[in-house]
Amino acid sequence: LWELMNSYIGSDKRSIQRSIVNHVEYTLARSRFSFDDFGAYQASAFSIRDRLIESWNDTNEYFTTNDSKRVYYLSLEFLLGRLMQNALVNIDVEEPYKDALMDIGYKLENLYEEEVDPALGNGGLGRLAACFLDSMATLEIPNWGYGIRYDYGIFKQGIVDGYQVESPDYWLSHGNPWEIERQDVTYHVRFYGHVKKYNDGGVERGVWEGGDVVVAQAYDTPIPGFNTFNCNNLRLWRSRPCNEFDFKQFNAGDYHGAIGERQKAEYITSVLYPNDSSEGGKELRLKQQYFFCSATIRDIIRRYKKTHSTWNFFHEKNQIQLNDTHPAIASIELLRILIDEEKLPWDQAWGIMYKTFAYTNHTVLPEALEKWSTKLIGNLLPRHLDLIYLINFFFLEKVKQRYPGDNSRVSRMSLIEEGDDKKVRMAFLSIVCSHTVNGVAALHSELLKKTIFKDFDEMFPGKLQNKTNGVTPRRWIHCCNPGLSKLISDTIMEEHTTWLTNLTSLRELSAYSQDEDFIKRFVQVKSDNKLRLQKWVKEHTGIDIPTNALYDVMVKRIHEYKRQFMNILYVIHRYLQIKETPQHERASKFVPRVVMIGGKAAPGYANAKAIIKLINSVAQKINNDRDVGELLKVVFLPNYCVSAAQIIIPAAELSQHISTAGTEASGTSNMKFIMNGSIIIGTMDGANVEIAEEIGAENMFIFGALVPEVDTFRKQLHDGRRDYIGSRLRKVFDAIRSGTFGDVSTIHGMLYSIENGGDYYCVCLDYYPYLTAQEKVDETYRDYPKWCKMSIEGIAKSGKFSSDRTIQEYCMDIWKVSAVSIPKPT
Ligand code: 26W
Repeated sequence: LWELMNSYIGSDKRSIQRSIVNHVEYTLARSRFSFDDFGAYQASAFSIRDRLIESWNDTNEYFTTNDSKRVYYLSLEFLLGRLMQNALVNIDVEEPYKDALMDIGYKLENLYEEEVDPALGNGGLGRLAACFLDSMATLEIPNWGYGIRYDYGIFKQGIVDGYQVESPDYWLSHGNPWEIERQDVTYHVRFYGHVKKYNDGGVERGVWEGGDVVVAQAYDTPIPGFNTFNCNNLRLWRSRPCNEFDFKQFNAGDYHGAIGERQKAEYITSVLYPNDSSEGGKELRLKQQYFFCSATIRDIIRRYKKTHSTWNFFHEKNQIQLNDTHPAIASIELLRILIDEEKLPWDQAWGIMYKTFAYTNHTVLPEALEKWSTKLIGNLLPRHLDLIYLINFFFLEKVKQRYPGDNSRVSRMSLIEEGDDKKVRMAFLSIVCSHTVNGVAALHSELLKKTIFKDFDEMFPGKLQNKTNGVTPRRWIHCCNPGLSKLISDTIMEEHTTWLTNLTSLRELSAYSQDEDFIKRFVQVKSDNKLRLQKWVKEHTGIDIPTNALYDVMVKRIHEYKRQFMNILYVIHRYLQIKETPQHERASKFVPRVVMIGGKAAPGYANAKAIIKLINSVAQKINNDRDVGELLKVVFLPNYCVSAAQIIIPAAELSQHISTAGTEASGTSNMKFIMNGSIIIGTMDGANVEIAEEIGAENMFIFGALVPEVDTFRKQLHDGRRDYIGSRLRKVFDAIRSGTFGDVSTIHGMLYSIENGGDYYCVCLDYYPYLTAQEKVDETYRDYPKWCKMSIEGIAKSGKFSSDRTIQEYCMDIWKVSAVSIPKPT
């Protein structure tokens, strides 16, 4: 690989240095004799990008000449995280760059820290998209990701007086050396206006005119695969004003008004919506969705037409995956273009669309299922609403045919929810317009079939599949935990280049789970990582935490269903218990712990924000209680993001994944924690179930109600059951209310509701089993060799959760696409 890279840009020290210094001088226009770390970062990034562009060009050219079948991954979110280390590792030049930079006075690790963390996503769904891009490039699948180039990523979270405060993340203020602006790739996108319909030999077609037109401009980010020359692409769209449509206003003499209108166009791709579980029905959000889908579909069609003169092979050459329903309008856009512009007969257009699209569902929570008011769609996208009604008509005819007389089924399955404000059910629309639908973990996919998509599973057996999520071990082991990566390579005597693409070979580590030398090194790696996190915590919160304590971590978006609330209730319980125990007995009763909780709350989600405040208030009290000392520390980790995760996860010894059974579709950080030797305390929810299957339930701390028990409890609540709060939990509630932790009145509403039949997420039901599981944690940690054995078994059997495995399954079962390896460069 190395030698061959030489035939591109040289990978010897001099070539690397020359390329960096050239960029300092000619790209940054700074003095080549003095530049700071940030300058060095920028210049190095440009120099790495040069390398990526070479293979990126070769890759795309090769795919085109070979007319390769392509996969397009459409997502409103790509949570890439920092790109520099990932790029260096994937193209196998991290060491040469380290040396070359060291030689001219720069530490590569310091330069990594100079990069902004591009955070164009909310959480799991966006990060999954990023892991998938890495795996598709690595597996040499011809793939492009498509999304939006937001000016503002997910907000930055600050903590003031214990409350979350949001500030804008204008991540582009120092430029973005990784992207390539495509002045030559633009499309017009229309909004509003009206439709003229006409009859074309029996086919009704439409002409959509008027309204506003904005320009979509492409920005490309190369996505290098690991240990391959293939380099894929992520194309993000930015909205710009459209020049041709200004004359009316100019003629009206309203110059400033015209400028104002133009600026509105840029607003479309301005900001990522920070909600990860409820949809506000905002017009701007629908604009974003249609804007990027329209540009994307046109781009795909243009590419197809370069090498094809008929539509016959479109679905055989193109597969489009919808990351949840957010890009669902793309299928209607394809249909519209085929019917209104390409003048295809309905059946042919429908067939092409149907065979091209597939849809992934990421949640069963009703409040997170998108529904768009027909008024809103009809106004913004009049022709699309026509087509949706038409699809619904044909579809319901089929339902009636299949289930004669079953009217309630027809209304249940309708793509339109009736009511004063009629709504399009985007999930149903996506099912009907796709050839395959999938859930993201076995339990989740089964629930889909039994609950929200039951009728559809009955009518289209086999259409609903499972594709259990995964994560890329390149970023989530090798980059974030170099110590562990080296230990693994040394132990199983394989280069990291081998096991990182064949993660099941980690099984060999099992043989060492009780090997003294191995454990010694393993413990060393963990404590180095804990030290790194200790420094991070000090720097970001000012809090001093000990390293000789159990590091207990829960990081994810703050949500009632994820139950950070239950975690902090237990912390309070533990605190009260310590206080009740005489000093001299404490050491033998309690294992010292640092409880760390981090995550962002959606800005409009009051209960989630109240939970953050409670955590901070509890932390404040406990950390300043000298009587408790280092036995218990509580930290709210501010501004949890991908780059923070890369520090936090490798340092964790215990991690919490404690959602109410049946609510977390999969979870993906659970997989990252396992790969990094943290033990899971968790419920039988999402992918935890499969993790238990793989690594053995005895290597986890599993507790809590199963899905049927949750259903029963909810029914009981509904029927008036109120006896579910035991004395120990009552004490915790009382402590909160009595002001032990200062003014936390924002949480009182939630407390009241939970006590009065509103415990929808079963905090009280699972609380005592959770206490028992926590006791088991302490007991096990005291037997440290046993603890290590459990965490090593976890790593050894985590291979299934590589996103390479996930992508292979998508390729075989959904996309029917295979690898295309570009020839070695000459
Ligand atoms: C419409 C607003 C909105 C935005 C995002 C609704 C819902 C979402 C996503 C479904 C939220 C999300 O990130 N879901 C997570 O997806 C992960 C990847 O599949 C799963 O591992 C998580 O369990 C799921 O919560």
